[in-house]
Amino acid sequence: MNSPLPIFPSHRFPEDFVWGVATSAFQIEGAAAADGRGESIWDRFCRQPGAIADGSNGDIACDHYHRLDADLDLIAGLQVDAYRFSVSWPRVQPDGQGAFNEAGLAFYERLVDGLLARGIRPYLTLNHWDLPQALQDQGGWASRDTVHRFVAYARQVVARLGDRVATITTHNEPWVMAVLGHEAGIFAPGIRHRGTAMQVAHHLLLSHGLALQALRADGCRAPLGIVLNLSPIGPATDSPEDRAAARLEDGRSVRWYMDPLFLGRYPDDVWQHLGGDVPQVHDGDMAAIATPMDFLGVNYYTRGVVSASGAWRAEDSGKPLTDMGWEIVPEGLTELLLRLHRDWRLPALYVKENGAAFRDTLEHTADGPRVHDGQRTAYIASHIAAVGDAMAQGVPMAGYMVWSLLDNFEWASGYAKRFGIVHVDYASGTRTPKDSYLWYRDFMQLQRARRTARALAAEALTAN
Ligand code: IFM
Repeated sequence: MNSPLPIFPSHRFPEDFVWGVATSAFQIEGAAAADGRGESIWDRFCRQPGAIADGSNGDIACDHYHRLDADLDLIAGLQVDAYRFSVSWPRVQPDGQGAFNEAGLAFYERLVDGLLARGIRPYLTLNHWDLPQALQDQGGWASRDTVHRFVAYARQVVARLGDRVATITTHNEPWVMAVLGHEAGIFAPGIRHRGTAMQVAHHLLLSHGLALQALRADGCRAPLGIVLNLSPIGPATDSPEDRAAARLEDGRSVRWYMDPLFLGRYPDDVWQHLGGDVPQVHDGDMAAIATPMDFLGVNYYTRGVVSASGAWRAEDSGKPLTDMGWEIVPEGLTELLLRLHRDWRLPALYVKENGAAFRDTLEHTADGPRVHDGQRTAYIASHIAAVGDAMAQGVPMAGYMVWSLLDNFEWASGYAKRFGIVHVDYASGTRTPKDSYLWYRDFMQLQRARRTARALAAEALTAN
C-alpha cells in the first residue's frame, strides 16, 4: 500500500544525540565456512529438524561478509551518526579459546575502518548470541569456565579494535540467551531447564562485569556497557492473581538484570520463587556484576501483558500488531524509559534496537523497485516520538538505533520475518532501500540541518 509517509516527530533532540542503525553478525554475515570461521551454536541449532520455522540457516544470510563495502555505502547513504554491529566470536576465535583467526579479525578491522572512512561511528557488540560450538560442547554459558573464555576473547577483540570504536557492548539481551536458549529451548542451544537458564544468566552478567574490569585494566578508553531487552510489564486485569503474575514477570525479565547491574543484588521475590533453581553465586560475583558502566542500552519492541492463567493473547487486545504478532505500543517505550530513570541510577541511556517486522512487497515501478512500508515507517516515527516524550519528562537520552539495516535471519523465524529498512532479495542478494530507509534518511538530514543551524546561531552569538 502506497500511503503517505508519517511526518517527522517535532521533538528537539540534543546536538550530541546519536542516531543509528543496527545489525548482528549471525543474522547478516553468512560466509559460514569462509576464512577459517568456526561453528557457532546457531549453526548447530539450525540443523535440528523443526528448530527454524522455514528450515533455513545462517550459511549465506545477507552475504554481508562478501558485500561489506556496498553495505557500508548503504549505511553512509542514511547519514546516520552510528552503526551498531556485532563480532562473531567463532569467526575471530573458532574454538572459543586458544588461537585467534587473523582473517576474522581483519574482516572487522575493514568494517570499522570502512565506517570511520565514511564518517560513521562504530558501536561494537561482543556477544550477540553466536557462542562457539566448541565451548557449548564443554557446557557453554552454564559452565563458569565460559565466563573466563569470554573475558579473554573480549580483551583480544578490544586490543585490535578498541581504539577506533565509539562504544563496546559486552552482551546483547542476556534474558534471550538465558531464557529462550536454556529454559524455553526455542533458541540455541535448545536446552529446557530453568535452573540451567538462571545459571546462564548469572554467568552472562558475571562475564560482563569481569570483562569491564579487564578491559579498563588494559587501558581501554571506549565507553563500556550492556544491552538489555526490556518492556513495561503489566497485568491483563486488575485481579490480585494477574497483578502478582505481572510483578513476578517484571522480576524475571527486568529486575533480574537491572538490580544486579545497578544495585549488586538479585531481587528477593524472584530468588524465593525460583527455589532450587537459583544460580550458584561465588563470593565477589555480585560486586563484579555491579562494576560501574558507561552506558545502558535498551532494546524495545512491545509491552508485556501477563495473566495468571496464561490466557492473555495480543490478538485480542485491540492494538495493531506487527508480523511477529507483537502489539504496537509506542507509549510503552516512554513508560519504560521513565521507569528505568526513576528506579535505578543510570549511566548514559540509549535505545539500541527498535523496529518492526511487516509483510513487505517489492514493487517494480517506473522509478525502479520500491517497497512502500508505511507501517514500518509509522512504527519508527512513533517510537522516536516516544523517546522524545520521555526526554520531555526528564529522562536524559544518549541515542536511538533502528533495528535493522537489512532484512535478515530472524532466528527461529528464519527469513520469513523482515525487519529491515533495506529489502534483501535472498536469491540474488539485491538490496532495495524501502520507504522507511528514505524517511529515516530525510529525518537524519533534518537533524543535521538543525545541528548546523544551532552551531551557526551559537557562532553568531559569540561573534557579537
Ligand atoms: O532480531 C532480533 C535481534 O537479534 C535481537 N533483538 C530483537 C530482534 C528482533 O526480534
